[in-house]
Amino acid sequence: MNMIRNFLTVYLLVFSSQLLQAQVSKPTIQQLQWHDMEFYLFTHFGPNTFTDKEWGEGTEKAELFNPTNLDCRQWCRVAKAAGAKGIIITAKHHDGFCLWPSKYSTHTVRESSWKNGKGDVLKELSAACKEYGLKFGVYISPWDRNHPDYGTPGYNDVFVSMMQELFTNYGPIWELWWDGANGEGPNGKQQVYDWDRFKKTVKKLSPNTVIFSDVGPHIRWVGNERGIAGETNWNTLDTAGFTAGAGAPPNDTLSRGNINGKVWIPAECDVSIRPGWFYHKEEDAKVKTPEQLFDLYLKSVGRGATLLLNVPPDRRGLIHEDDSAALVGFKNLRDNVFKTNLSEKAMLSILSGKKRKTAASINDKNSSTFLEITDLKNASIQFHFKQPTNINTIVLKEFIKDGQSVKKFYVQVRSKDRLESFEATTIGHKRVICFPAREAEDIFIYFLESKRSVKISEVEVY
Ligand code: FUL
Repeated sequence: MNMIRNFLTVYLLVFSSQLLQAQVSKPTIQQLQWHDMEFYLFTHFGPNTFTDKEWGEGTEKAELFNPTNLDCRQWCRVAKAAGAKGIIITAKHHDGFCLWPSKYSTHTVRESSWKNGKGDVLKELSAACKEYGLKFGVYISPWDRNHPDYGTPGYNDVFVSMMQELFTNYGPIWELWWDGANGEGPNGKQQVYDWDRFKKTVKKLSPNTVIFSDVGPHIRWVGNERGIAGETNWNTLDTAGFTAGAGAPPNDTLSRGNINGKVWIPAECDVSIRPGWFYHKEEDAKVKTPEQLFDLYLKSVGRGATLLLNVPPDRRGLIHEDDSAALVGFKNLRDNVFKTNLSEKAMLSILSGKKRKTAASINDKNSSTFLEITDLKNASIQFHFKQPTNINTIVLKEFIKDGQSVKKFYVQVRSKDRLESFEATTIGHKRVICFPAREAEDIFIYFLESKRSVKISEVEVY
């Protein structure tokens, strides 16, 4: 009898620990690579650029699209100078105009005056991205205000065929962007999107592509178009019962995620460098400053999300000088702040109970090694500077390959005449903490709450 009881206890223990293991949501390899992209550009370009609209009606004459000097290599040079790692282009916005000569539409670059209908923006941009080592992404709006089939089941076939063209002729496509808008088409009808079929199509044609929509499946919208992630930002989300668009979870859920969410669907922060998404000359004076962009960087990348910054080409088909100047200023600010990682100059130790240990794994610039802390109450990370050292920024990274765990932590900075604490919640891919510069002698990091053991892969000090 005893034997049976023992056997059952062991069996239950093993079974429940396996269940717990199974509940931890983790990123895929493609999502891990996506997290590392951190900052990339969005380009809204199309008939709206020439009509000064934000949402075209779909009835605009195709010949209006006629950039005088389109140069996708210039976009890539600007992206490189800004330190962005990829470009996502509006291959088709809500007006239905295709920036490639799609066989499934009569409202495309082929019908425009640009290059006498022989041009193909996607061909030029995908080639330029390859040349400059940038990832290439595509926004294809399901809402189509031009297509005659929109509002009928046949439109889902059209949408699938268009994606087939994209993957076949312009791949590899790193990120695919599905906007959730679902308005009326030319016949006054709304479309019932076949999201499942759309997802299956992409999985079959291009399994490495990550798909963005309000609810993923791989990347979620952050719930606002201001480029700001929640101060608490979980990479996990519950999507059961939700869809993209009107059926999406509330915006503040999207900006914070669900702490116990079942699926790893991290947030991407989309925002425009100008008030509008498309280029409008009267907004030339309203381009965000390098300082404003850096602030957005802290509120997106610095909160564990990514930053998708829209920089719309103008009617020449070039990124405007004002925008590229702001981007270079933004890059300079980042380079200055993150110039020398001073954590390497400090003596690093981990206090665990009464034992003091070294832990090179968190300042070895290798995010595949990590320090694991199981007993939060009795553990802390300490950096000691032999000479007081001027610092104003601390960056922490969690080992998210094994999921996200930290709920709350604080950093204490000790200088000769004061000890100040900075508390924060989640870490995830990255958490950047900035404070007024001071001569620090010690930095202590304490973890207050976590879901499981804490795994920290890097701590950087600037
Ligand atoms: C929105 C669209 O309606 C805007 O025009 C823009 O493309 C933005 C990024 O997404 O939902």
